[in-house]
Amino acid sequence: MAGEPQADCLFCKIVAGEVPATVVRETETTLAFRDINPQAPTHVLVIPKAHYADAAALAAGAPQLAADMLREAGEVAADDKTAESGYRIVFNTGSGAGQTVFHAHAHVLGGRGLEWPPG
Ligand code: DGP
Repeated sequence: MAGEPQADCLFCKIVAGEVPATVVRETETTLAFRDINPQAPTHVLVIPKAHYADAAALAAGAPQLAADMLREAGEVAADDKTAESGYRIVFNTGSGAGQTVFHAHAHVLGGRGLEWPPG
């Protein structure tokens, strides 16, 4: 069922505390933790605690939760002092776009120059 924890989901396991992560922010509905393979000085993943496979499923099923994630992404950037220099929020959606973990997550990237278009 949409939103329910999935036994085989890595990020559900991080939410449950079964897999360790460097958590930087937590709310009732969201968790933010540092990416295990950082691509920038700031590289934090913001996830909903509830399980949705990707950003589109999240936006369709729980739009307020999607809004909570975006607010938290901005707070992460402010905490890491990247808000003034600029940062990027990325939702890889689908394996063709590089999504490897099918629990919705926003990458917050900052602390270095970011090229456009992305690769
Ligand atoms: P994506 O490719 O958009 O699905 O991003 C998944 C990200 O998750 C990727 O940047 C690496 C990160 N990641 C994978 N496994 C772990 C883990 O066990 N812990 C943490 N903190 N990040 C992980």
